[in-house]
Amino acid sequence: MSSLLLDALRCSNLNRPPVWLMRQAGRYMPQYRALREKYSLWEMFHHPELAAQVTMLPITLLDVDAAILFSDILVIAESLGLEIEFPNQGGPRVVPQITNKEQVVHLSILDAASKLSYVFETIAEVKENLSVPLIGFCGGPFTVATYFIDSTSKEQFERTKRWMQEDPESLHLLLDKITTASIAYLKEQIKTGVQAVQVFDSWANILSLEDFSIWCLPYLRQIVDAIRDLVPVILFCRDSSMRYRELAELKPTCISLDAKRSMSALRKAIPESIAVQGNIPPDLLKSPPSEMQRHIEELMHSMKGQPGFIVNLGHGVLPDTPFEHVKYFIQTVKEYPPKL
Ligand code: 1CP
Repeated sequence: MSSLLLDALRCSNLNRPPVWLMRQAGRYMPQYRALREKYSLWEMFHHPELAAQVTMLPITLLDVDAAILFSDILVIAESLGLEIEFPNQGGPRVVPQITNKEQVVHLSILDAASKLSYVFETIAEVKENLSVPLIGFCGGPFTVATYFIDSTSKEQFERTKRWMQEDPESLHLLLDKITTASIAYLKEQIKTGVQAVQVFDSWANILSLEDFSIWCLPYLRQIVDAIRDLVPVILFCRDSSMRYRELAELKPTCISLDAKRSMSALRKAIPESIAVQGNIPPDLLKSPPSEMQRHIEELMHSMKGQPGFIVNLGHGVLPDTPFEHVKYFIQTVKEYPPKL
């Protein structure tokens, strides 16, 4: 299958850069909000026909160049025999919370992917109607572990940090198990039809560079090594524009960059064989169209002729972004250079 996204991931795109958005199906969309009034998040993730419908919303309404599976990084908890809750207030919760070595030892990773059949049914359903590539995903093992351990007190990550100090061995065992389950899960997503995957290690930025290399990189490396020859692998973490050197050493297909440094400078610093994705500040989509246009033109001009460039945000679309602005953003990127 030839497509702008897959070509850009192979660093061989001679046409305009593809564009899609992290969290492209979400609360900023009136159609999404209407569904959320009828169904809980849990229901939306677990019912393939609903999840497939939400996955398709940005394709029909925005005409983006890729779809991303509507699911969550925490469904992996179910493959390890845990439950997930999405309370109306606060972030998602894993039940029971993981607090000790005993619990880690008892987490079963046998046949992990079979418990997530509803995700694979969603993928199969989406693929029937899709003319652009479908991106699958999982969380970075460290990020997933913070939700298992810290749950609602997550802002401070107190329990995770204490566990690192007090019993590093059993925390590594937890990360190993999450990694094994994630690889099985991604392989099954690929078997059912996803054409690229993104790994979201969103909370990697709470660690010092030294701790990042102990608690994140070895597990990301295992995932990249297991998947890279099957489909392209995109790596994302908060502050990726500060940690691109370490991420590049893992030789992923692509690095998704946040907005803290200029994309053209990052492009020069990252090996040419690795594609780059990003890095519009999510806030920009709340500003007036003229401001968006100026920023888009600057970015597109600075990246002109780059065969391995994908336009995206530095992080997900903010829930209070006006839908019309998102539409304008996508259209302006696709129509660059503007006609006089
Ligand atoms: O209606 C709502 O409240 C929706 C909120 C929501 C959505 C849209 C949650 C709860 N999950 C999702 C879907 C989701 N999650 C996708 C779908 C595909 C897309 O359109 O992009 C993806 C890729 C994720 C991944 C995810 N979930 C991440 C990594 C990406 C990131 O933004 O850093 C994280 C950290 C989560 C956990 C999570 N799930 C939901 C929320 C509100 C959160 C974050 C909570 C927190 O800040 O800790």
